Amino acid sequence: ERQDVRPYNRQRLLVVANRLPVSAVRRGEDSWSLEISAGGLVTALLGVKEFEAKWIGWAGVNVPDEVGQKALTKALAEKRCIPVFLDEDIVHQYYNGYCNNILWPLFHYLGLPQEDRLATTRSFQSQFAAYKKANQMFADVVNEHYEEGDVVWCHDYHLMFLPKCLKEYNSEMKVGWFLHTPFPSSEIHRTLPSRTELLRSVLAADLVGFHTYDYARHFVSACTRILGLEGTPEGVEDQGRLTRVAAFPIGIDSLRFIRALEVREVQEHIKDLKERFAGRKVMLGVDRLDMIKGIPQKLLAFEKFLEENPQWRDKVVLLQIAVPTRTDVPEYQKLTSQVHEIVGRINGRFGTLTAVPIHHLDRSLDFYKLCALYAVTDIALVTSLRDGMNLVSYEFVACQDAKKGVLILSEFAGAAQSLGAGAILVNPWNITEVAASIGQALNMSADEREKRHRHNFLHVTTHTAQEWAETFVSELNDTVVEAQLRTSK
Ligand code: ADQ
Repeated sequence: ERQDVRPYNRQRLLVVANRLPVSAVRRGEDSWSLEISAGGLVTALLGVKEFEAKWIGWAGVNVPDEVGQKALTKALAEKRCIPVFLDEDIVHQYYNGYCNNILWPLFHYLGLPQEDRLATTRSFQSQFAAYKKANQMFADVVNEHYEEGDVVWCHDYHLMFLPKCLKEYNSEMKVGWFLHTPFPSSEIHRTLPSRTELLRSVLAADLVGFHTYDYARHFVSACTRILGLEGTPEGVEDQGRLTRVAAFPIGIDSLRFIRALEVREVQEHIKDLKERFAGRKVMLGVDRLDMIKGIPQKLLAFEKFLEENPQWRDKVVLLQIAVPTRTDVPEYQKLTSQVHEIVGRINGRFGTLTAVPIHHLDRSLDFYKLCALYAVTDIALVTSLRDGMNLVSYEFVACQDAKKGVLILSEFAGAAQSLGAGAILVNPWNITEVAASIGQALNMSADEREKRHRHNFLHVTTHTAQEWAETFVSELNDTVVEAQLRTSK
């Protein structure tokens, strides 16, 4: 019980994200089992000792009955989580519809949905209405739990409407908003029918953060061009009120990966993998199965490499681990069959009775197995068509201090800005270039690999997730103090 007594100097941080960092499974009318999912955000915030974090978000399950809701709320409270209950229709329209079918592709330069344009245009209004309604429901829960002095940190494209709702409740609330995806060029954002409302709402926050300077710049341009506001080096100004806009590149909990490599179970996995792929160079892809990750493009580049380099055919293997996501969206189902078809073709063309060039898994791997795979890899292939940051590239680097493998990295991932000097940067749309980079990586001298790895390893171990979270929250505190000073002058 003592845990709830808060030392006076620890500030409360309310982290609001679409999904809570737990998966909830119903065991009975009033019983739930919960599992914390150790995503990057969770470990980042666990590391921030000077704040006491509480999570607010959707638990990912529909709980229509009051008994179930009460029981889940109670179970979640022990994990410092507070649920927002969304019904099935809202989830369909807000989450599958507006978030995943409109904002996600648009922010990754895939444009607004092209197929059945009229139907999309018709459903657009109702999806946007559901989006606003869902954001308002998040705001209600935040408001109910808010205490004076708390910092409220809103996450991602699901909650662009939240800063405005929160400030309407309480203009004194310290509100920050961080986007995990790219923010596209203002010319792309302009095509969004709700462009103005969303920008205005985000601007209600005190601090707006992006992974890279480019995304921040695109956001400021959108505000100047679409809203006619003034962009300043600090952010965006509207009638004397400044919204601070800046880049806060995320990182990983690198020590968690480095330490895992010492664990016996991981070392056993490493030994097994080394035996299994003895005599072959291991190439690795780890992605959510999403169109932005450029998985078909990666496979085509690998096929071209095998075509042009018969001497390598039985000496390399590509392990592609692809976790299925958003499986009820038709676009994602199409992508799955497309990937399976390409893998089948390549294995048919270049496989032998005893070995195939690609091992493709449609599933997620547990943490220890993932670390072992990263450690035995010679070449990691990250070919995202667009990616806010891409943490897989960071995780690979963290696990490579023994091997010093090569990272082939898309120039369209935010990570290209931080790991660019150590990686081989490629345009994932250019199959010829990616195929050539595989050859370059396989033939790279040990000295050069070492030099490139040092650069990236230093970056990944210094710019960690904890540092990211600390920097964002302290910048948010400073921004609010500066604004108070400015208005009191
Ligand atoms: P994601 O698009 O999910 O995140 P990424 O940053 O690569 O992309 O993070 C994926 C995470 O899932 C990694 O921690 C990885 O280990 C894990 N993962 C992926 N495939 C897996 C598999 N098959 N098995 C087990 N684990 C797997 C979004 C943005 C990114 C941004 C992050 C953080 O799209 O650009 O970097 O948020 O801001």
